[in-house]
Amino acid sequence: MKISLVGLGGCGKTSLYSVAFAEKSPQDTKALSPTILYETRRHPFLGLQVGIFDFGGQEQYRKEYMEKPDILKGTDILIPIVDLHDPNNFEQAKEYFIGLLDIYRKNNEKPKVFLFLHKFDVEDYPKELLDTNVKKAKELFIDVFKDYDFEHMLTSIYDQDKLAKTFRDILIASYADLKSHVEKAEERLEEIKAKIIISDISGNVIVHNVQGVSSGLTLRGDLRDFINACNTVRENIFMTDSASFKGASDDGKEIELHIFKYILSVLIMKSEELDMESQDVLKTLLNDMKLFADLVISAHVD
Ligand SMILES: Nc1nc2c(ncn2[C@@H]2O[C@H](COP(=O)(O)OP(=O)(O)OP(=O)(O)O)[C@@H](O)[C@H]2O)c(=O)[nH]1
Ligand SMILES: [Mg+2]
Repeated sequence: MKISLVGLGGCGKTSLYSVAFAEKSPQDTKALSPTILYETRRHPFLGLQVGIFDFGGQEQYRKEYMEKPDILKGTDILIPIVDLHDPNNFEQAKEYFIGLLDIYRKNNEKPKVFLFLHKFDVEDYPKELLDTNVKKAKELFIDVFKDYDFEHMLTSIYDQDKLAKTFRDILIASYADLKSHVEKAEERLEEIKAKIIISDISGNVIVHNVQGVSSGLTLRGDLRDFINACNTVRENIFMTDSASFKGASDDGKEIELHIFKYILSVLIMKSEELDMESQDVLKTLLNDMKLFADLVISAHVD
């Protein structure tokens, strides 16, 4: 799957990538330099290799790849990014996007489009202007993509949890039915009195009910290592596609890990016995996640 991030210089493409996928903090992005031409990175998600193409937005680079647009080919998901702190360049951004759509049309391609109205925050920016800019941007940009499978969203690297969810939803949108499973899991997590993290085997957090366990999409390193180790045992020693693991401390803390179909993991942490109600919901959740993993696998086979 190929995702292309496009937008004028300084609109925040490399920052979005860094915060959502590469464990950078929002503050770290202040030191980023402009991207030269384009950069590509791979990111595994639910067993799929996702290629993220970050297209430099400075004029000289835009000119270069627009004249030789082969590198734009094969985009499944196009993410045009608008800098809400820079309304004087809205028109220019619009022209750039129209130019890109022209190229896709000529190549007979129709990527899904997710427009990011980005920097939706008041970090170094006055609140009063932000609201005006959002309104203006909506009027100007939404129309551009009307012939496409299109959604728009307000984004900011300073709201990391929301940003991670935005990318998660974009990534699972390519699988039929997964979204409803994720939504159901989100509801169930609220009813269970234990800490639960559902992630893929590479450590992309899909759903959780614990604060501070992820940076963007990425699960905390120590828990990622634990999942990795268990996954190795599953593969090399159990030689099955699913397995469960359990650990307990003297003072009654417990950790439980379920791996489904070598792709999905459910991590449960508790400090006391669960009440009956929570146990029931948990059982249903685990069944549903097993189904979720089956769906992912069968989508890959297709
Ligand atoms: N306030 C705010 N600033 C942001 C946000 N995202 C990025 N920035 C800042 O915007 C500046 C430019 O970010 P980059 O990610 O380098 O921009 P870019 O789109 O990659 O620019 P080029 O590589 O030149 O195309 C940095 O100082 C970031 O800290 C955001 O959501 N809110
Ligand atoms: Mg960049």
